[in-house]
Amino acid sequence: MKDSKKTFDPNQVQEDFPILNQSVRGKRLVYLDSAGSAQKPAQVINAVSEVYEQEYANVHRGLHYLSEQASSRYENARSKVASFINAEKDHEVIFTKGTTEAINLVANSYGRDNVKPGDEIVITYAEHHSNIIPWQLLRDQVGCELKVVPVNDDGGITIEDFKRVVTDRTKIVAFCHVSNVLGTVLPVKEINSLAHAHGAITVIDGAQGIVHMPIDVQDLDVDFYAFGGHKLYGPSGIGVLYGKEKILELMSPYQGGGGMINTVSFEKTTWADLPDKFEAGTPPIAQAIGLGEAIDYINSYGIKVIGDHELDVLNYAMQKLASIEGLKLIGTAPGKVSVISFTMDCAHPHDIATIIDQNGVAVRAGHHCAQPLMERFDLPSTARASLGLYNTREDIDILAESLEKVQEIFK
Ligand code: C6P
Repeated sequence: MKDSKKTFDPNQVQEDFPILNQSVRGKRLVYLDSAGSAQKPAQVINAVSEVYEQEYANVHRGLHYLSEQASSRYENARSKVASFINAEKDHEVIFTKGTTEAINLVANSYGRDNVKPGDEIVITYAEHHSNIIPWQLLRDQVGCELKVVPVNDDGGITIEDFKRVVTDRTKIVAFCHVSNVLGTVLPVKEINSLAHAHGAITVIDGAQGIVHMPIDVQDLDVDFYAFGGHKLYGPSGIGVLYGKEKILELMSPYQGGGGMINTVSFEKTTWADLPDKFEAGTPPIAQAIGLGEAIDYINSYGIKVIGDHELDVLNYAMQKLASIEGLKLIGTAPGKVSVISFTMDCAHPHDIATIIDQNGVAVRAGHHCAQPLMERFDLPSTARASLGLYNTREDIDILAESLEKVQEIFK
């Protein structure tokens, strides 16, 4: 069969992203904050503006031409997402406004219906606040216990660590696929089997996982997988909750409003079928269509090809940064991907980020919405360089040169 994929050339790829073709502070922009939010290819930007210019109306509500067009493109985007993650059915894809809302949906709907006093919810030390706080809120509402799987010194979390914490009282095991601070990849399939063996369901925070590797929710057999559009080269304001049909069917709605009902009377309301039951109100229409376009863009190269390229740049970066005097890498577990957190003896992470910004290099500094993890490593914050498909070894050379300058300044 003829391979219809485009050849992946990272230098060429940069041309696809209009924002990267500019100077910042007189220097070539080196964008190393894709874990915060990725940049958008022209294909996505054009698709979104085309929606507003030619095909915009509310979805599923009007019988007129524009509403039909918008509805069909919105549902087409759902199909693209479903096939990207190999969901069995399109209606197992619920559009949300981001990863955060997707996790809150599960905690509020599945959690309130199924978790009782004395039950346990298991998370890990490596979670983003989005995968901590919804479970804390649930714990405080229902009176269950929140248990935390520890992180090893290299940032790794193994199945053995989960085995020590998950019990027959565990109802939900919620964990990140990839840590946004450490880059650690968690063994999703094994954790999922363990959870199921104990009668628990799994909620995977895939915000940082979906971006770097192929996801097959049927093969992984996960119950829920959450991610957002904006780290996946799509718009912000759109996210996805994948859920197994048989679980979603039994869940109560998360929010009430237009679009999620079958019939309404003051005495009793009945719910619409999936996915509408979980999409109350006017959804993020152009954003969903933009996400579909971002998936087309990724598919044009192939997520595996993109992931392999990022891994090459990551390994180069880990070596290069490790050789800088006084620089400490946080998160060195085997098999990690795409996120490089570090500290330097000579400077605070905020100073590092501010100084290298003068060289056109954009990194994030702070606690990365993972305060318990920072505490685990006894750090107030780190600097973090994170990779996207457009980053090259040359970007890493510029990062390293800029960090050497930080040293010179503070020495
Ligand atoms: N992390 C970062 O710089 P939202 O904000 O809903 O799109 O995504 C939240 C979220 C959830 N889980 C993980 C693992 C994440 O990394 C994020 C977002 C960004 O690391 C912004 S704080």
